[in-house]
Amino acid sequence: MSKLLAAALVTLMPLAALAATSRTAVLEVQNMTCELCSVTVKKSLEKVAGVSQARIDFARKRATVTFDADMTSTTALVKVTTDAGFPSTVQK
Ligand SMILES: [Cu+2]
Repeated sequence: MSKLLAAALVTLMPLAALAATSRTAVLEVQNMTCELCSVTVKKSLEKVAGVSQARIDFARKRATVTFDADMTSTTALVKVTTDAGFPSTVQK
């Protein structure tokens, strides 16, 4: 590999990292009746590989999830909360 090519790769690497399909989805979560439920939902979401952050709005019954779309999907997020006892749907 030429030095020039190597230098170009090193330069482009951070751009590739930025382009890593970070997405945010909002889930409407059912069955959250107390603060402990929201902790359960948060933990179940954060266990999913590719999820970097899950924020729960207990009052609005919503979960805002930041994830890498190359590693997981909204379908997987919905499944994991549903499996934990809190069926959810993706808010459009
Ligand atoms: Cu609860």
